[in-house]
Amino acid sequence: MMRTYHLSLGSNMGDRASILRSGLDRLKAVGQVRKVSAFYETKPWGNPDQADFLNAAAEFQTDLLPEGLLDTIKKIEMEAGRDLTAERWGPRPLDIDILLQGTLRLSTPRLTIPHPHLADRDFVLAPLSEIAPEVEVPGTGKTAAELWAGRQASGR
Ligand code: PH2
Ligand code: MG
Ligand code: MG
Repeated sequence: MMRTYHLSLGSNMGDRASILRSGLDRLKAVGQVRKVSAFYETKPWGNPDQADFLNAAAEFQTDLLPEGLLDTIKKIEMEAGRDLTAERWGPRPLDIDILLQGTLRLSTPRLTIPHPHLADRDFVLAPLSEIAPEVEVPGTGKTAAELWAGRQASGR
């Protein structure tokens, strides 16, 4: 069964745009990349003492279940040179996060969908609402565009 996922991609090491593009290319081996947002230059969130990020969002269709897609993503991140022992929220050549899978709500030790921090991160909401303004974020009763508009209005 085809599933539609919304993904967040980020990079703040090396040739960030090339790394994001090759990550998207590698995903094509296991499904179809339907939409890709612009690449957004963003200030680091969480740990401010690191380089700016390039962030994007993508719509991706695949037969893979969430845990299977996560395994593929971890391999792609490793190929891009990701050091999995590195500090949380620290610099990374490639991070791909699963944001949404339709109306699915999932919580396992490895994976939480929707992504738990989706609604409070501008670097996720701006690209997501560009490619999928009408997508509803399960548990919020709001669309991506509504969440993004709400954050801009609140001045965060
Ligand atoms: N990812 C993080 C931590 N901080 N900041 C920005 N701007 N973009 C990111 O992708 C990002 C971050 C952990 O995954
Ligand atoms: Mg991640
Ligand atoms: Mg992340």
